[in-house]
Amino acid sequence: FDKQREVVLKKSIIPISQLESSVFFEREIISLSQKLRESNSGIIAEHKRRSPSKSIINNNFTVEEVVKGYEDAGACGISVLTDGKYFGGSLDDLLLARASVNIPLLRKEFIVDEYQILEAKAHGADLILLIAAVLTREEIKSLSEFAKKLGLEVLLEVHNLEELQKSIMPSLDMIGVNNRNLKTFEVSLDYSKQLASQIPDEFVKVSESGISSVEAISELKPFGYKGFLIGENFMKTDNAGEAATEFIK
Ligand code: IGP
Repeated sequence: FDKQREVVLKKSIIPISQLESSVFFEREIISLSQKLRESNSGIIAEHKRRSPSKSIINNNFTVEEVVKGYEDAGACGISVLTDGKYFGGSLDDLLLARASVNIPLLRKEFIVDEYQILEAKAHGADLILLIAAVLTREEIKSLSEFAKKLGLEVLLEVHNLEELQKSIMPSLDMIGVNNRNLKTFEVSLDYSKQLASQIPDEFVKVSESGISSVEAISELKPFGYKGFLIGENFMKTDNAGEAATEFIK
């Protein structure tokens, strides 16, 4: 964690004052949690060029094409990977996405420092991801409270009961269960099914990763899931937006 933070701070070349003067600091955020509560489909579609488990997924499209396609398909929100090392993303991707669509944008990143949350806001994000596997309860608390102060929403990601129990606090909006084990890359929807009843009702429940069919969503809905985060299944096709449409009609 400390090492990760060092890397972040080394890369933090834009002064904080400059981040805070971004036009996006005045923009009113669009609430993903509200959209998910009101939606029947609940799709959060992800822009993802590559991943550690699959290497290249898709490099043939511009960010604009992909995110516009998702918006036209009726996605509730879009997740934009900004991690460069493992996922081939960047903050520029987030900025381009913000310039292209009017639905909630998640900055998908391994967040370990407040600086990254300022970056998220300055590049047009509406919400951030916090990953319980790499943060202590105190870190989750201070980072989520910082995000809320900036008006951003918070999606907290867990993979097991221990991570969930240590993380529950009022400064979170949505709790996502990652169906993929980040160490082994093994995927199973059972993680979402098993943890659902332990997530308190005030948080919007999101199921993340490895969702590749409409049937999978029908299976998850009875467990109370309102959001479904899908990347690879859309990005691996030759038209991500069209692939998303199949999940939304
Ligand atoms: C999307 P998939 O299997 O549909 O491409 O998964 C998303 O859940 C996944 O990219 C993800 C992720 C993360 C990536 C979930 N949690 C944390 C990076 C970091």
